[in-house]
Amino acid sequence: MPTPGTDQIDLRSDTKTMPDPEMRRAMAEAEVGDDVAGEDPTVGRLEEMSAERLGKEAGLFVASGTMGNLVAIKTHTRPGEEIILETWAHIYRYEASGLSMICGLLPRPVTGVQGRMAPEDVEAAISDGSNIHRARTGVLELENTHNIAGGTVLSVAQTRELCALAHAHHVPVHIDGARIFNAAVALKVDPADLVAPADTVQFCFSKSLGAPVGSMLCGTREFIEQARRFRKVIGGGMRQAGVIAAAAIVALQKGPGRLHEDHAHARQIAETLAELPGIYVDLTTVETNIINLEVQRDDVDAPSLCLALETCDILAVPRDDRHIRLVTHVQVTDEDTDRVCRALMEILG
Ligand code: TLP
Repeated sequence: MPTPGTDQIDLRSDTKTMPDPEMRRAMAEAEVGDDVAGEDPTVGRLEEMSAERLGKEAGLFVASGTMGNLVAIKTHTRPGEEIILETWAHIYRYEASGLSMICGLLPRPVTGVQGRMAPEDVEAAISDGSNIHRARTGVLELENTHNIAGGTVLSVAQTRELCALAHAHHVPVHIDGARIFNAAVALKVDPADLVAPADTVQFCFSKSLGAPVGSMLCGTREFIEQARRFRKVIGGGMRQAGVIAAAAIVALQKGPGRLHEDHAHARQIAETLAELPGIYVDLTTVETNIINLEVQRDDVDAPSLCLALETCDILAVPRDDRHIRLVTHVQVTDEDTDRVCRALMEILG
């Protein structure tokens, strides 16, 4: 389904999708109540469905991925502790410093390869607080898929290994699984197996699953009850939120089953790009719906390439002068993908 009413193809992000008619209908007909008092049946249903899907005891519906991560990290830690995360983790780079401003944490970044931290580097970063000069590690955060690395996935085995070593040091693990269903589809595994080793996971309805709003935090029942209190503190207690949860239910039911299409589209675009002169794409990172490309030419840079694409009704944003991220999603069809490839060949060939 193209962006309604236009021929525009929006590759800026999978957050740009519009609710489809089924979502809008579900929203209009949703049974609602006051969710702060636990009285919204649609939110309750979404939380139960999500927890079951991810093999966790309970779920907490939150406004955004940022809120899900923040509530999780705040619940896991105490001010003055450290959080171990990958150098390019979304929570570290793009969540407006909530970690420090609100949780009072010291980030301890570990540089990964394609977004994957080596277990020995994570272990070396863990501090039990016995050294008076060092803060104690409060939580280990993993991101799957890793956005900035290009949608790369962390396998079940890699997740298990990192979680096992964190747990051996009594450190809990939170997964920023904004696109966890993409990871599960790419790896052909059950998402529950992918997150089983971790204590908590946050995933987004409003990215590749195609809903307009919302994310879910899943964990033990006890953890979720504590997180619910903190969600209230930061103003995340929503009232008749069933109106948005209804669209998320449709997204959870229909979204995961079609993600392989987005991955195939991303692959097709990446392979086209890789053949073009002066364009670099590391095809080994194109595992899901994100393509990172580097412009290595004198006649064109990333901003001018985005402008040229815009004249073809294709939207993309430069990350800097040389790099562009392209993201495929439910509103990018087979025909759209062909059109993107043809436009790229015309502009750059
Ligand atoms: N990612 C967005 C924004 O950076 C603009 C995008 O377009 O990719 N974790 C990950 C891995 C994310 O990619 C994002 C958003 C978030 C968390 C935050 O989610 P929201 O935007 O719902 O707060």
